[in-house]
Amino acid sequence: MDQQGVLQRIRELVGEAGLVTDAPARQARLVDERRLYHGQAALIVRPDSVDQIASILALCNEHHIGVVPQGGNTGYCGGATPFDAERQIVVCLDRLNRIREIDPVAFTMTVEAGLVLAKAQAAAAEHNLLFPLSMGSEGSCQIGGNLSTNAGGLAVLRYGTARELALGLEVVLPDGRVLSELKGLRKDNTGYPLTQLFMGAEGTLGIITAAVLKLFPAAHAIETAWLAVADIEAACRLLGVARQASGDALSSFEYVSGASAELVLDQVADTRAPLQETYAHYVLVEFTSPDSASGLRAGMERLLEVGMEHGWVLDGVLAESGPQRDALWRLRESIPEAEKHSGGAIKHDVSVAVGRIPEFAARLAAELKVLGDYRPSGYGHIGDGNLHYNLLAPEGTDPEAFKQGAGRQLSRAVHALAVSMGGSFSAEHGVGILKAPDLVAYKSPVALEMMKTVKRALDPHGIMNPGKMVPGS
Ligand code: FAD
Ligand code: 2HG
Ligand code: ZN
Repeated sequence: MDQQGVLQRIRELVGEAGLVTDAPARQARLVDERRLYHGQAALIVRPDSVDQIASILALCNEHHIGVVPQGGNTGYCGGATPFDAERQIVVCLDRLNRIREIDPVAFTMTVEAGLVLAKAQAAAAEHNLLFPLSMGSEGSCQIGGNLSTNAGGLAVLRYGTARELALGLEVVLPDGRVLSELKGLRKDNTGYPLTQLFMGAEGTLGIITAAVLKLFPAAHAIETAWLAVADIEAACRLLGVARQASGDALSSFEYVSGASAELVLDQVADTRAPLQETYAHYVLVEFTSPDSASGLRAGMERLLEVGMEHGWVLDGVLAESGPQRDALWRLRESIPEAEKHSGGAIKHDVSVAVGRIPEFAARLAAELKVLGDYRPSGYGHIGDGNLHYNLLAPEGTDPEAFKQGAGRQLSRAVHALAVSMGGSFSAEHGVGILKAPDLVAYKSPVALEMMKTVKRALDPHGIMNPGKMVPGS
């Protein structure tokens, strides 16, 4: 069969309903969320069963056609964008979106990879259960994309990253075989933890089609505070106190710089400052518990008291209702949108040990000042040691020119400093195509060689997401 024959065979497999042909729909899938990449593909398909995906991969493997898996296309590193109009196809997962089972005894749910994250959360909530993965893109991103990027988000501190929330996977391998590990066992020591390989693999080893996810009791007590803190050091000191004062019920501890808060208030409708004064540093703290009489309010008040005594907390407000809580979260979650409205940013998702965050922030500001001009938007999951120190074009300058030019040098310095301090150049958003050069620069030769060995073993023809993450793929 020639290449046109293979493509025709794939069209027949998925049928009319499984083809994306109209120009706007194709465009939406060929351009990434940040509009950094404008891709091309021979075909974009939306299969609706594991069997269809298995047949597509078997055909592509035999005829060496590249396959780019795509979930909600909200990824930040161009991982879901195809780059070959003749030899790559996009496989969208959105039609594999069923909830196969919710087991309230085992506290698990088995879902297909194309299920949108917010729908997974809502389905759990209907059973008085919680699926705790949460992030600003939850209305669009999919479980398969979350697992493939090992997404983090707003409650990692308490519940871990996506990988820690999966008990099993179903994966179509590049040759079309299906690895089915959906028993949902919490204990199973029978050999290599194979499914772990696919979480964080960004579609380079196979297509995740389903997962067993961990659930938790739904939260019936929630205390949320927006606190102005003296500096980043004060924020870090407060973190330890928050964990103790909450009785280890701390689920989020997010840092927001004054600059990022201002950007949201300027750029995003229906947002307002929670405090009368403006400050240079804030934290959003949340305690949650399934027990409505768990005394979280007293814990939050203790946190404030201790924080104020030490001069770490300068001011603050506690949410008194659901809408007030939502308004505080909106300030934090709208920062990416505000950056977008301001022309976009050079984004970073670096991590260092939590205790070294103040040193990292101070050294970074000093280094970047010498290298060039920019507007900072610093925020992030400080409780996980993960900062988004994003850089916007200086006021009155062209954002595109900044992102293509001067900003890049600054970005290299951000990654280099994080790595030199024992941290990571990518704690959350992954590698994709954007950070593939960083992987080569910073991963040890042994780790790189092992990655290539795994890739060769599972995907000898290199059909899965070519050019992404793994060097030389
Ligand atoms: P896509 O973008 O479609 O794909 C991402 C990668 O996974 C690609 O390499 C793709 O090939 C691969 N892939 C997708 N589905 C599959 C599958 N079924 N099998 C195999 N490979 C697959 N990320 C965070 O970690 N934390 C955050 O807090 C966060 N907040 C965000 C807020 C906003 C406003 C936005 C726009 C993005 C945010 N992100 C965040 C980034 C992004 O939403 C996550 O990386 C998310 O997990 C991507 O899911 P997706 O379904 O959109 O995947
Ligand atoms: C967040 O924490 C996301 O809000 C997005 O990871 C970060 O847009 C960003 O830089
Ligand atoms: Zn983040």
